[in-house]
Amino acid sequence: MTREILADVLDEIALLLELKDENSFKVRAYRQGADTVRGFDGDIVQLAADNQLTGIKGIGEALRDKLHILASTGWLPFHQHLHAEFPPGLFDLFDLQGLGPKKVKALYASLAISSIAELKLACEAGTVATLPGFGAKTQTNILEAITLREKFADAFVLGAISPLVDEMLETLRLHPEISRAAVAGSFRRAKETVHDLDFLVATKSPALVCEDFTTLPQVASIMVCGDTKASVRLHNGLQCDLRAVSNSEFPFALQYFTGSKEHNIALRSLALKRGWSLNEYGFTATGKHATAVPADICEEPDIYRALGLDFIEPELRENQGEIDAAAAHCLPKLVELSNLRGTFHNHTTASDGLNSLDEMVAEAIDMGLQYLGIADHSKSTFIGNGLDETRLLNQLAAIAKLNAAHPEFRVFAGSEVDILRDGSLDFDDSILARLDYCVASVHNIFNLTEDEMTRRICRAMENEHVTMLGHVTGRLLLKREGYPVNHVKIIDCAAATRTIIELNCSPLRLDMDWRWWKRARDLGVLCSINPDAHSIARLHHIGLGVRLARKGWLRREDILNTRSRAEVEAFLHTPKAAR
Ligand code: DGT
Ligand code: CA
Ligand code: CA
Ligand code: ZN
Repeated sequence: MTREILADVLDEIALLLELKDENSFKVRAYRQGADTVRGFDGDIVQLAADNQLTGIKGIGEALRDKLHILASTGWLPFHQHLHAEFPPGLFDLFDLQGLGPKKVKALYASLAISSIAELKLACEAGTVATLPGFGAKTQTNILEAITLREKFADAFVLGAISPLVDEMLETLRLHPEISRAAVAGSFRRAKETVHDLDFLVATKSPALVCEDFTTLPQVASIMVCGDTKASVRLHNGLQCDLRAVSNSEFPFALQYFTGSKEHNIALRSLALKRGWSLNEYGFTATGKHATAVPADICEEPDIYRALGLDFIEPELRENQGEIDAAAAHCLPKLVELSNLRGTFHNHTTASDGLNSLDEMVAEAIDMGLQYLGIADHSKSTFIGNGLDETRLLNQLAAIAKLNAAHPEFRVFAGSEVDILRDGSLDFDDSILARLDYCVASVHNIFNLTEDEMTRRICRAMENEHVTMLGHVTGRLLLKREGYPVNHVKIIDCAAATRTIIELNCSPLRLDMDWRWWKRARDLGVLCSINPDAHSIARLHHIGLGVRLARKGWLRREDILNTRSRAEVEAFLHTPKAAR
């Protein structure tokens, strides 16, 4: 049982009640309960299991009892019964971007639509557009969302499956017959989305281990269970392959199944030049120029060394120049999580965050950070409860007070200021000048051309007070394509105006995309690894951000928030042009 599961169940109950037309007060109570659980400062799972959730704002008696049942037994009959009242396919509709409970309910009640397939047919027939509150535009949007979902039907976002992978690896490592366990494939390379997981174990009893793998609690169904490999599908739909190899094969299998395929092909041709063939089991002498194969390969780096290469970190293995760099001994020393000293772009309850300023700061201190940048929404983002000038200045005062009381930690006062349609900003320069820093982001009017959008963003970066650019494309992985932008021009403009580009490490964003960072770095553009955290739990996404920064070839010196508090203070005091 985890905090996320508790919160998700409450959110789902709210949805179900909404579908049933229950009164909105009740619906809101569950939704607020979910937020409270997510933002709670303490071990909410344990407290719920012990039935100790009394006197917590946002959790009334009814919710308290339900959370207790859920946390102590692992399931909640009330929720199960509600769920059983609707066809299961109906819940898939909520995955479509732009479809909320009201629309789903209308589709179900008026057109008896209870699956994505039925919805698609109805859209194609034009009936959805005729429903009150829908129209042709909504119908087109729904069809687009369905197409996107079909395209990504078997993909998962990296950040969402990481906890699951850790759990499974931990269990495998406890197995008495397993000496080494790892996860390879796109997950190990930190691809932003993955199709399946590739587990690898070293063992003397492969058949037994394969069988035990299929009985892990996360497994929903078994696809293959052989003597050396198994494939299963997990409850969340993710496919997992397991390969069981001997201890001496392990480094070769790990290298091979980490990929990428393109990286492996390039590596194999390097081996062939030396007269060796390389596959998932080892080196073998081959061809008429065959020479003795390298002995004593115990770990993955030994394979690279045998080929005259420095070790290539998994994140770099995309055949994007890493092999040449390894041969020339000029691979970058990649940033590590322990290098981070603080982090920017975080929200509080002042806008749409779930935790107060004090709670966010306490968590950052707990994480061992030296500073935290707050950047709540500005007034134009009204759905995000954006701050107007007065509320922003009040927050500024609160932060100043906090800083005075805690000299050992520094809160940087900022704003995530909206970039308006024409590239001007949601606050006047006179207001922005009073902040420590400012993140400028696009949050609306996505339907501009690439040229217009690029000019809009570049104009914002030209502002002296814009410290960094937020989520460059606004994409939501597997849900929404980003708005069109010209990355080359934006990176050039960032370099010219000394504007930082953020690596937004919210799991659905990971924006700017890793494919652009090396270019930005080479032009001297600084990166800031920003969690865009809307709760204390989400501050921890900086770990995910570091993995994507590594994938983009970034080093410690390329990232603002690896700098000490004093260095950052000096940096922010320096006029932008001189940074
Ligand atoms: P995905 O699609 O997210 O699962 O991506 P990967 O990279 O995990 O791909 P997957 O699971 O099909 O295969 C895992 C690795 O195995 C892949 O990265 C490289 C290696 N591999 C698979 N097929 C081939 C192949 O035909 N040739 C070579 N050289 N390597 C392969
Ligand atoms: Ca895979
Ligand atoms: Ca696979
Ligand atoms: Zn934003």
